[in-house]
Amino acid sequence: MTKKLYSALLTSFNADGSLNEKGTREIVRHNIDVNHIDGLYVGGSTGENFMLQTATKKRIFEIVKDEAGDDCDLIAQVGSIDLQESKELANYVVNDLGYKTISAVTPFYYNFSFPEIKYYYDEIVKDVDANLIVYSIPALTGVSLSLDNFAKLFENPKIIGVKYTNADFFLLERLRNRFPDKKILFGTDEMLLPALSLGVDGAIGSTYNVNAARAQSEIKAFEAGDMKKALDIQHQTNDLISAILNNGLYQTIKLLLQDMGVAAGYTKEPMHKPTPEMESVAHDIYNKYLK
Ligand code: NAY
Repeated sequence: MTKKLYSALLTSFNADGSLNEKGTREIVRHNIDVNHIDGLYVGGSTGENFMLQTATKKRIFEIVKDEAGDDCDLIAQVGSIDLQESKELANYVVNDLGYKTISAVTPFYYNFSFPEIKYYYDEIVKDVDANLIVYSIPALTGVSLSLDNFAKLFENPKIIGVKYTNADFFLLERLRNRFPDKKILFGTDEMLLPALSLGVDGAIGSTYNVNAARAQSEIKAFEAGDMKKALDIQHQTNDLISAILNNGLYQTIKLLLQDMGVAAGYTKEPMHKPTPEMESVAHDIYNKYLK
């Protein structure tokens, strides 16, 4: 497989919202030992990062590095609308923990101008010896970058690519065509196959925590030119993803991991705890698609 598959790492929380370190380590191990994942995206949306305090973010980066070591590639998402926090986290993960690649979500909420967004990225990488992958997720941030915006960001040689969590395939094709040497990691798991056909370098997603084997088979089929098989796998995958989305995305992935023996814990408030009904649906999903 030349294309890389990354899990967007979940964080295990205790019922009171505190970090469950043991459970978080178990999720890391499951991804390495069972999923044979190429890498982990740490501190992203799936990690519930934007609801966490700085100290908790740091502790997660620390225990993930400690648990994973060099067993897989690690990308630390350090972006925040507090630029000082982003810089502090970038400095911490690179200089104290030895992460080689960082990522940062586009700054959100205040409708920042493009020059402000560019300033944010240049500042985050300025003082650290690491490469950065832009995290573009317009559906959650409301921030859409144009092709020319990407061109300006990519002028900085430390900005090596984008985690593209977007369904705009025209823009994706234009990016691939214009920047053959930049890394494009696709972040919408239910549309992996069309993204592969447009030449992405790999994928990062939440559902790979439980469904990596199918995604790896799909990538292998695609690389072998067996489009029928790749599409069949995407159909099965999307039956699974639809069921997960209908039952509550992160809660259900955590319940599925629990069925696999991984202490994935709870989501963080104000995300609600799973109801008995959600638990029962998750067991059915596990038995139907993942056993
Ligand atoms: C991350 O954690 O930052 C991501 O990788 C984002 C990608 C995921 N998007 C969200 C909003 O969770 O994997 C996707 C997504 O969960 C999946 O495609 C199901 O819709």
